[in-house]
Amino acid sequence: MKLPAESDFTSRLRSAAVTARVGLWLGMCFLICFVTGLISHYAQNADHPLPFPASPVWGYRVTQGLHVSTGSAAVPLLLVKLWTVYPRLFRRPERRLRPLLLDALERGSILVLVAAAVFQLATGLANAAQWYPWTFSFRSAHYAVSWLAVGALLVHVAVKLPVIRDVLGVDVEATDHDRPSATEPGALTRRGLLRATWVGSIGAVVVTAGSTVPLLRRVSVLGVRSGSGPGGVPINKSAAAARVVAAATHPDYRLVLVNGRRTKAITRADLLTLPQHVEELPIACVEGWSASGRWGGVRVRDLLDLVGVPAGTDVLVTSLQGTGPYRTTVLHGNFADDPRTLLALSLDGEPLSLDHGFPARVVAPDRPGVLQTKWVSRIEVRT
Ligand SMILES: Nc1nc2c(c(=O)[nH]1)N[C@H]1C(S)=C(S)[C@@H](COP(=O)(O)O)O[C@H]1N2
Ligand SMILES: [Mo]
Repeated sequence: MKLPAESDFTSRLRSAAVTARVGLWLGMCFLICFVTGLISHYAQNADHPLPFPASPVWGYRVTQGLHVSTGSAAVPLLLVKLWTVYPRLFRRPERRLRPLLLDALERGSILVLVAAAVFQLATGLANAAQWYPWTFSFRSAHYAVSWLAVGALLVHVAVKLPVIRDVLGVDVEATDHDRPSATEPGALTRRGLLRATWVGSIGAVVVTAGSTVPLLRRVSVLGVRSGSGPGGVPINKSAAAARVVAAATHPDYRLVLVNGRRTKAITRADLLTLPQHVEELPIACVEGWSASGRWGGVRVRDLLDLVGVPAGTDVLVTSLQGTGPYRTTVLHGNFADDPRTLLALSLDGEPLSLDHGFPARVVAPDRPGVLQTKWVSRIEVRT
C-alpha cells in the first residue's frame, strides 16, 4: 500500500482559514474545560490549603455543567479540525537539518496535543456515560493529561499565531494560506462547513447537557441519569449495587460520632428528635448531571457539638458501604460548620429512600456529588 502524498488531498475545505476558525472555538472550549476541571479536581482533594467556598450553593453545579458541556462541544470541533489538517501529516520531510528539526518539533507538539485532546475527550465522555473501560484512576489521569493538553495547546497557538492572525483577518473564502493542491470545491462551501460544525457542536451539548437543564432532559439521549428518581433527584449508585441494603435497614443501625475519646452512638429515631432543618441543595455529579432537592435533616454542626468538636475542624465521613472510593470522604471545616450542611434524613418531605442514602446522608452546598456521602455510619474528627 502506498502512503498518500499531501498533494493527493484536493478539497478546498481543508484550509487554514477553516482550521483557524474551528480552532478558535475549540481553544475556548478547552480553556473553559481546563479551568472548570481544575476547580473540580481541587474540590475533590482531601487537603485544601485554601478553603473551597461553600457558596454559592449552585457553584459546582455550574462549573461542572460547563466542564461537561464544553467537553462535549469540543468533540465535533476536534473531529472537523483534524479532518481539515490531516493531509499535512503526509507532507514530505524537509531535507536540510534546521527546518527538519523545527518541523519535527512542531509535529511532536501536535502529536502530544492531539493525543492528549483525544484522551481527555474520550475518557471524559466515557466517564459521563459511567463506563470505565480502564484500570487507572480516572481523576488523576484526566488531571495529569489536562496539563499536557494545555501546555501543548499554548505551544501550538504560539507557533501558529502568524497564520492564525492572517487567516482570521480576512474572509474565510480567501486562499492565501491554502495548500497548492487544495482547489477542488467541496460538497459544502466553507461557510456551510463551519455552520454544520457549529450545529454539530451545539447538538453534542444538547444530547449530553440535558441532564443538568431540566427542559433539555427529554432530548438528552446521552445524559445517562433521568430526572425521575425519588424526590426528582436521580439515583447514581443504588443501595443494592453498593451492597448496603442489609446494613442500612438493620435495627442495630447507629450513627457514631467520634471526637478522640468522646463518642456518641445515635439511632435514626433519636436523630429525628434533634432540631430539623430543610435546605434546597443540588446533587451535582462530576458526570455533569445535577438536580436540586429539598433535603430535611440535622445540621452537621449540631451533631459535632454533641461530642464537643470545635469550629473549623475537618471531619471524616464514613459510609456503611464496605468498599469503593466514596466509602469515606473529608468534610472540611468550613463545610462542616455551614448551617446549610445537613445530615439528611428526608427528601421532599418523604423519609430518605434507600437509594438516596437511607438512613442518613450528607448534603452540603457547592459540593461535588461524589462527596455527598450516602448511608452514613460515622462522622469523626479527622486525624
Ligand atoms: N456511599 C456512597 N455515597 C455516594 C456514592 C457512592 O457510590 N457511595 N456516590 C456519590 C455520587 S458519585 C453522587 S453523584 C451522589 C448521587 O446521589 P444520589 O444517588 O442520591 O443522586 O452520591 C454520592 N454518594
Ligand atoms: Mo457522581
